[in-house]
Amino acid sequence: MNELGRLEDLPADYVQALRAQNLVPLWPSLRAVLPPGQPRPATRPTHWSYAALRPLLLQAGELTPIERAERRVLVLANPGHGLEKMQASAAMYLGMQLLLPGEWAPSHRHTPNAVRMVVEGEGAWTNVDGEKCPMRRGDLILTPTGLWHDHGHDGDEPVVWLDVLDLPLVYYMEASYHVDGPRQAVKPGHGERAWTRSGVVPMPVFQRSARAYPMLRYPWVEARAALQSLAADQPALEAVQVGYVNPETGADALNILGFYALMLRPDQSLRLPVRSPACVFHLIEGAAEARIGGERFTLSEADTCCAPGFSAVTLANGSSSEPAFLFMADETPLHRKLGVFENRG
Ligand code: 1HN
Repeated sequence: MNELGRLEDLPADYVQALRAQNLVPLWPSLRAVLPPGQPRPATRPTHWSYAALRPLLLQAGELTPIERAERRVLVLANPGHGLEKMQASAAMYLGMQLLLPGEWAPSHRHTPNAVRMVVEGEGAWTNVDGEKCPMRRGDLILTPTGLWHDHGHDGDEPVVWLDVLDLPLVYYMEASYHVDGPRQAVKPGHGERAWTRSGVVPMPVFQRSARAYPMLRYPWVEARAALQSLAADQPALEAVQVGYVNPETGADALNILGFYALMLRPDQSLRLPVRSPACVFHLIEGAAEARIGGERFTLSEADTCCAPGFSAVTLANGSSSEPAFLFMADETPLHRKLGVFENRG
Protein backbone atom coordinates (compact mmCIF):
# COMPACT_ATOMS: atom_id res chain seq x y z
CA MET A 1 0.00 0.00 0.00
CA ASN A 2 1.46 3.34 -1.06
CA GLU A 3 2.09 6.09 1.43
CA LEU A 4 -0.30 8.82 0.37
CA GLY A 5 0.60 12.51 0.13
CA ARG A 6 -0.07 14.62 3.21
CA LEU A 7 -1.75 17.99 3.43
CA GLU A 8 1.54 19.47 4.66
CA ASP A 9 3.17 18.32 1.39
CA LEU A 10 1.05 20.77 -0.57
CA PRO A 11 1.89 24.48 -0.96
CA ALA A 12 -0.06 26.51 1.61
CA ASP A 13 -1.33 28.93 -1.04
CA TYR A 14 -2.69 25.99 -3.07
CA VAL A 15 -4.58 24.62 -0.06
CA GLN A 16 -5.90 28.14 0.58
CA ALA A 17 -7.03 28.47 -3.05
CA LEU A 18 -8.88 25.16 -2.74
CA ARG A 19 -10.52 26.19 0.51
CA ALA A 20 -11.69 29.47 -0.99
CA GLN A 21 -13.69 27.38 -3.49
CA ASN A 22 -14.96 24.94 -0.79
CA LEU A 23 -12.67 22.25 -2.17
CA VAL A 24 -10.59 19.70 -0.25
CA PRO A 25 -8.02 17.19 -1.57
CA LEU A 26 -9.09 13.60 -0.88
CA TRP A 27 -5.75 11.80 -0.73
CA PRO A 28 -4.51 13.16 2.64
CA SER A 29 -7.71 11.81 4.29
CA LEU A 30 -8.35 8.70 2.22
CA ARG A 31 -6.85 6.20 4.70
CA ALA A 32 -8.72 7.79 7.60
CA VAL A 33 -12.13 7.38 5.94
CA LEU A 34 -11.28 3.96 4.46
CA PRO A 35 -8.96 2.21 6.92
CA PRO A 36 -7.47 -1.10 5.75
CA GLY A 37 -9.27 -4.37 6.51
CA GLN A 38 -11.78 -3.18 9.05
CA PRO A 39 -13.21 0.01 10.54
CA ARG A 40 -11.53 1.90 13.36
CA PRO A 41 -14.48 2.53 15.65
CA ALA A 42 -14.55 5.61 17.83
CA THR A 43 -16.79 3.53 20.12
CA ARG A 44 -14.76 2.23 23.07
CA PRO A 45 -15.57 -0.75 25.25
CA THR A 46 -17.24 1.04 28.17
CA HIS A 47 -18.86 -0.07 31.43
CA TRP A 48 -21.45 1.88 33.41
CA SER A 49 -21.91 0.66 36.98
CA TYR A 50 -25.46 0.91 38.29
CA ALA A 51 -24.23 1.10 41.90
CA ALA A 52 -22.16 4.15 40.91
CA LEU A 53 -24.79 5.91 38.84
CA ARG A 54 -27.87 5.19 41.01
CA PRO A 55 -27.08 7.70 43.80
CA LEU A 56 -26.26 10.34 41.19
CA LEU A 57 -29.58 9.70 39.44
CA LEU A 58 -31.48 9.93 42.74
CA GLN A 59 -29.59 13.17 43.43
CA ALA A 60 -30.87 14.49 40.09
CA GLY A 61 -34.34 13.79 41.51
CA GLU A 62 -33.59 16.21 44.35
CA LEU A 63 -31.78 18.80 42.24
CA THR A 64 -34.13 19.06 39.27
CA PRO A 65 -37.91 18.81 39.44
CA ILE A 66 -39.53 16.90 36.57
CA GLU A 67 -41.08 20.14 35.28
CA ARG A 68 -37.57 21.50 34.71
CA ALA A 69 -36.26 18.32 33.13
CA GLU A 70 -39.17 16.93 31.07
CA ARG A 71 -37.19 13.67 31.06
CA ARG A 72 -34.85 13.19 34.04
CA VAL A 73 -32.06 11.21 32.49
CA LEU A 74 -28.37 10.61 32.99
CA VAL A 75 -26.89 9.74 29.61
CA LEU A 76 -24.51 6.77 29.39
CA ALA A 77 -21.99 8.42 27.11
CA ASN A 78 -19.11 6.70 25.39
CA PRO A 79 -15.86 8.61 25.97
CA GLY A 80 -14.61 7.46 22.56
CA HIS A 81 -17.18 9.72 20.92
CA GLY A 82 -16.74 12.58 23.43
CA LEU A 83 -19.20 12.71 26.33
CA GLU A 84 -21.06 15.73 24.97
CA LYS A 85 -22.10 13.76 21.88
CA MET A 86 -24.31 11.57 24.11
CA GLN A 87 -23.57 8.44 22.07
CA ALA A 88 -23.02 4.90 23.31
CA SER A 89 -22.03 3.90 19.76
CA ALA A 90 -22.42 5.28 16.24
CA ALA A 91 -26.17 4.64 16.20
CA MET A 92 -27.12 3.97 19.83
CA TYR A 93 -28.02 6.34 22.66
CA LEU A 94 -28.37 5.04 26.23
CA GLY A 95 -29.79 6.84 29.25
CA MET A 96 -30.98 5.96 32.74
CA GLN A 97 -34.27 7.71 33.48
CA LEU A 98 -35.74 8.39 36.93
CA LEU A 99 -39.42 8.96 37.65
CA LEU A 100 -40.50 9.65 41.23
CA PRO A 101 -43.89 8.80 42.77
CA GLY A 102 -46.61 11.16 41.56
CA GLU A 103 -44.50 12.62 38.75
CA TRP A 104 -45.60 12.86 35.13
CA ALA A 105 -43.30 13.22 32.14
CA PRO A 106 -45.40 15.07 29.54
CA SER A 107 -46.64 13.72 26.25
CA HIS A 108 -44.60 14.10 23.10
CA ARG A 109 -43.62 12.23 19.97
CA HIS A 110 -40.41 12.23 17.99
CA THR A 111 -38.68 10.73 15.00
CA PRO A 112 -36.04 8.63 16.82
CA ASN A 113 -37.24 5.20 17.97
CA ALA A 114 -36.95 4.41 21.67
CA VAL A 115 -37.26 1.38 23.91
CA ARG A 116 -37.36 1.21 27.69
CA MET A 117 -35.81 -1.64 29.70
CA VAL A 118 -37.17 -1.37 33.23
CA VAL A 119 -34.48 -1.55 35.92
CA GLU A 120 -36.19 -1.06 39.28
CA GLY A 121 -39.32 0.10 41.08
CA GLU A 122 -43.03 -0.61 40.85
CA GLY A 123 -45.98 1.58 39.95
CA ALA A 124 -44.81 3.51 36.89
CA TRP A 125 -46.44 3.24 33.50
CA THR A 126 -45.83 4.61 30.07
CA ASN A 127 -48.66 5.37 27.71
CA VAL A 128 -47.61 4.66 24.12
CA ASP A 129 -50.16 5.46 21.41
CA GLY A 130 -52.97 5.10 23.96
CA GLU A 131 -51.73 1.80 25.39
CA LYS A 132 -50.99 2.11 29.10
CA CYS A 133 -47.99 -0.16 29.65
CA PRO A 134 -47.14 -1.09 33.24
CA MET A 135 -43.37 -0.88 33.82
CA ARG A 136 -41.93 -3.84 35.68
CA ARG A 137 -38.34 -4.91 36.03
CA GLY A 138 -37.00 -6.52 32.86
CA ASP A 139 -39.96 -5.47 30.70
CA LEU A 140 -39.11 -4.14 27.25
CA ILE A 141 -41.46 -1.41 26.04
CA LEU A 142 -41.28 0.00 22.52
CA THR A 143 -41.82 3.63 21.62
CA PRO A 144 -41.59 3.46 17.83
CA THR A 145 -40.99 6.54 15.71
CA GLY A 146 -43.85 9.02 15.67
CA LEU A 147 -45.99 7.52 18.44
CA TRP A 148 -47.22 9.73 21.30
CA HIS A 149 -45.90 8.78 24.72
CA ASP A 150 -45.88 10.02 28.29
CA HIS A 151 -44.78 8.46 31.58
CA GLY A 152 -46.62 8.48 34.91
CA HIS A 153 -46.10 6.99 38.35
CA ASP A 154 -48.83 5.83 40.76
CA GLY A 155 -46.48 3.92 43.08
CA ASP A 156 -44.48 4.92 46.11
CA GLU A 157 -40.84 4.20 45.22
CA PRO A 158 -38.45 5.61 42.62
CA VAL A 159 -38.68 3.91 39.23
CA VAL A 160 -35.65 3.71 36.97
CA TRP A 161 -35.38 2.45 33.43
CA LEU A 162 -32.79 2.25 30.67
CA ASP A 163 -33.69 4.13 27.49
CA VAL A 164 -32.19 2.90 24.22
CA LEU A 165 -32.69 5.17 21.22
CA ASP A 166 -31.37 5.37 17.66
CA LEU A 167 -31.01 9.12 18.28
CA PRO A 168 -27.34 9.44 17.15
CA LEU A 169 -28.22 8.03 13.73
CA VAL A 170 -31.46 9.97 13.29
CA TYR A 171 -29.72 13.16 14.46
CA TYR A 172 -26.80 12.57 12.05
CA MET A 173 -29.36 12.21 9.27
CA GLU A 174 -30.76 15.63 10.24
CA ALA A 175 -34.09 13.90 10.73
CA SER A 176 -34.45 14.34 14.52
CA TYR A 177 -37.28 16.46 15.91
CA HIS A 178 -40.12 16.29 18.45
CA VAL A 179 -43.69 17.57 18.84
CA ASP A 180 -45.31 18.28 22.21
CA GLY A 181 -48.88 17.17 22.72
CA PRO A 182 -51.73 16.94 25.22
CA ARG A 183 -52.06 14.13 27.72
CA GLN A 184 -53.00 10.98 25.80
CA ALA A 185 -56.21 9.15 26.61
CA VAL A 186 -55.98 5.44 27.27
CA LYS A 187 -57.54 3.59 24.33
CA PRO A 188 -59.27 0.35 25.19
CA GLY A 189 -58.84 -2.88 23.31
CA HIS A 190 -55.18 -3.42 22.68
CA GLY A 191 -52.33 -4.65 24.75
CA GLU A 192 -49.55 -7.16 24.66
CA ARG A 193 -51.68 -9.87 26.23
CA ALA A 194 -53.17 -10.50 22.79
CA TRP A 195 -49.74 -11.35 21.36
CA THR A 196 -47.93 -13.14 24.19
CA ARG A 197 -48.46 -16.67 22.80
CA SER A 198 -45.89 -17.36 20.16
CA GLY A 199 -47.28 -18.89 16.96
CA VAL A 200 -50.82 -17.62 17.29
CA VAL A 201 -51.84 -14.04 16.59
CA PRO A 202 -55.14 -12.22 17.02
CA MET A 203 -57.27 -12.65 13.91
CA PRO A 204 -60.71 -11.13 14.34
CA VAL A 205 -62.84 -12.29 11.37
CA PHE A 206 -59.85 -13.58 9.38
CA GLN A 207 -58.02 -10.23 9.50
CA ARG A 208 -54.46 -9.78 10.73
CA SER A 209 -53.64 -6.59 12.60
CA ALA A 210 -52.81 -3.70 10.31
CA ARG A 211 -50.75 -1.95 12.98
CA ALA A 212 -47.09 -1.41 12.11
CA TYR A 213 -46.14 -2.06 15.76
CA PRO A 214 -48.81 -4.41 17.12
CA MET A 215 -46.98 -5.31 20.34
CA LEU A 216 -45.50 -2.51 22.42
CA ARG A 217 -44.78 -4.24 25.74
CA TYR A 218 -42.70 -7.41 26.00
CA PRO A 219 -43.13 -8.60 29.60
CA TRP A 220 -39.99 -9.98 31.22
CA VAL A 221 -41.92 -12.93 32.69
CA GLU A 222 -42.59 -14.11 29.12
CA ALA A 223 -39.08 -13.54 27.75
CA ARG A 224 -37.51 -15.16 30.81
CA ALA A 225 -39.83 -18.16 30.55
CA ALA A 226 -38.97 -18.47 26.83
CA LEU A 227 -35.25 -18.54 27.64
CA GLN A 228 -35.72 -21.16 30.34
CA SER A 229 -37.87 -23.32 28.06
CA LEU A 230 -35.28 -23.04 25.29
CA ALA A 231 -32.45 -23.97 27.68
CA ALA A 232 -34.40 -26.95 29.02
CA ASP A 233 -35.44 -28.09 25.55
CA GLN A 234 -31.92 -27.89 24.08
CA PRO A 235 -29.39 -28.73 26.81
CA ALA A 236 -26.52 -28.65 24.28
CA LEU A 237 -27.45 -25.24 22.87
CA GLU A 238 -24.66 -22.75 23.52
CA ALA A 239 -26.35 -19.44 22.82
CA VAL A 240 -29.64 -19.45 24.71
CA GLN A 241 -30.90 -16.29 23.09
CA VAL A 242 -34.27 -14.89 22.04
CA GLY A 243 -34.95 -11.89 19.83
CA TYR A 244 -37.69 -9.33 20.31
CA VAL A 245 -39.68 -9.37 17.06
CA ASN A 246 -42.86 -8.00 15.60
CA PRO A 247 -45.26 -10.91 16.25
CA GLU A 248 -47.23 -10.20 13.06
CA THR A 249 -44.32 -10.14 10.63
CA GLY A 250 -41.46 -11.88 12.43
CA ALA A 251 -39.25 -8.90 11.54
CA ASP A 252 -37.14 -7.07 14.11
CA ALA A 253 -39.30 -5.22 16.65
CA LEU A 254 -37.98 -1.87 15.40
CA ASN A 255 -36.39 -0.77 12.10
CA ILE A 256 -32.96 0.42 13.16
CA LEU A 257 -31.85 -1.26 16.40
CA GLY A 258 -32.24 -4.93 17.37
CA PHE A 259 -33.15 -6.23 20.84
CA TYR A 260 -32.44 -9.62 22.39
CA ALA A 261 -32.36 -11.45 25.70
CA LEU A 262 -29.68 -13.98 26.55
CA MET A 263 -29.40 -16.57 29.29
CA LEU A 264 -26.00 -17.81 30.44
CA ARG A 265 -26.20 -21.16 32.15
CA PRO A 266 -24.36 -21.52 35.49
CA ASP A 267 -20.59 -21.35 34.87
CA GLN A 268 -21.12 -20.83 31.14
CA SER A 269 -18.68 -18.82 29.08
CA LEU A 270 -19.97 -17.78 25.64
CA ARG A 271 -17.84 -16.36 22.84
CA LEU A 272 -19.94 -14.22 20.52
CA PRO A 273 -19.22 -14.02 16.80
CA VAL A 274 -17.23 -10.99 15.64
CA ARG A 275 -19.75 -8.84 13.77
CA SER A 276 -19.93 -5.38 12.25
CA PRO A 277 -22.61 -3.80 14.53
CA ALA A 278 -21.87 -2.36 17.94
CA CYS A 279 -23.67 -4.07 20.81
CA VAL A 280 -24.90 -3.11 24.29
CA PHE A 281 -25.22 -5.54 27.19
CA HIS A 282 -27.36 -4.89 30.27
CA LEU A 283 -27.47 -7.41 33.09
CA ILE A 284 -31.06 -8.02 34.18
CA GLU A 285 -30.40 -10.78 36.67
CA GLY A 286 -27.40 -12.63 38.11
CA ALA A 287 -23.70 -11.93 37.80
CA ALA A 288 -21.55 -11.86 34.68
CA GLU A 289 -18.23 -10.89 33.22
CA ALA A 290 -17.86 -9.29 29.80
CA ARG A 291 -14.55 -9.45 27.95
CA ILE A 292 -14.61 -6.96 25.11
CA GLY A 293 -11.44 -6.64 23.04
CA GLY A 294 -8.74 -6.38 25.68
CA GLU A 295 -11.08 -5.05 28.39
CA ARG A 296 -12.70 -7.07 31.17
CA PHE A 297 -15.80 -5.79 32.97
CA THR A 298 -17.48 -7.39 35.98
CA LEU A 299 -21.21 -6.83 35.62
CA SER A 300 -23.48 -6.62 38.65
CA GLU A 301 -27.24 -6.44 38.30
CA ALA A 302 -28.41 -3.42 36.26
CA ASP A 303 -24.89 -2.71 34.96
CA THR A 304 -24.53 -1.83 31.31
CA CYS A 305 -21.60 -2.05 28.90
CA CYS A 306 -21.00 -1.65 25.21
CA ALA A 307 -18.82 -3.31 22.59
CA PRO A 308 -17.73 -1.64 19.36
CA GLY A 309 -18.40 -3.41 16.07
CA PHE A 310 -15.73 -5.92 14.94
CA SER A 311 -14.68 -6.63 18.53
CA ALA A 312 -14.23 -10.03 20.15
CA VAL A 313 -16.74 -10.47 22.97
CA THR A 314 -16.94 -13.24 25.56
CA LEU A 315 -19.66 -13.28 28.20
CA ALA A 316 -19.22 -15.43 31.28
CA ASN A 317 -21.65 -16.26 34.05
CA GLY A 318 -20.11 -15.37 37.41
CA SER A 319 -22.21 -17.95 39.27
CA SER A 320 -21.87 -21.71 39.36
CA SER A 321 -25.42 -22.22 40.62
CA GLU A 322 -27.69 -19.58 39.05
CA PRO A 323 -28.29 -18.54 35.45
CA ALA A 324 -27.53 -14.98 34.36
CA PHE A 325 -29.93 -13.01 32.16
CA LEU A 326 -28.83 -10.20 29.87
CA PHE A 327 -30.67 -7.74 27.68
CA MET A 328 -28.84 -6.81 24.49
CA ALA A 329 -29.34 -4.04 21.95
CA ASP A 330 -27.40 -3.76 18.71
CA GLU A 331 -27.26 -2.10 15.30
CA THR A 332 -27.94 -5.26 13.27
CA PRO A 333 -31.21 -4.22 11.56
CA LEU A 334 -29.52 -1.01 10.40
CA HIS A 335 -26.40 -2.80 9.10
CA ARG A 336 -28.51 -5.42 7.29
CA LYS A 337 -30.75 -2.83 5.65
CA LEU A 338 -27.73 -0.86 4.52
CA GLY A 339 -26.00 -3.98 3.20
CA VAL A 340 -22.91 -3.47 5.39
CA PHE A 341 -23.60 -6.26 7.90
CA GLU A 342 -20.70 -8.66 8.40
CA ASN A 343 -20.27 -11.72 10.57
CA ARG A 344 -16.62 -12.77 10.70
CA GLY A 345 -17.32 -15.73 12.98
C1 1HN B 1 -37.17 10.84 25.15
O1 1HN B 1 -38.24 11.31 24.54
C2 1HN B 1 -37.32 10.02 26.26
O2 1HN B 1 -39.67 9.94 26.13
C3 1HN B 1 -36.20 9.53 26.89
O3 1HN B 1 -38.75 9.17 27.90
C4 1HN B 1 -34.94 9.81 26.44
C5 1HN B 1 -33.50 10.95 24.88
C6 1HN B 1 -33.33 11.77 23.81
C7 1HN B 1 -34.42 12.27 23.14
C8 1HN B 1 -35.69 11.98 23.57
C9 1HN B 1 -38.67 9.70 26.80
C10 1HN B 1 -34.77 10.65 25.33
C11 1HN B 1 -35.88 11.15 24.67
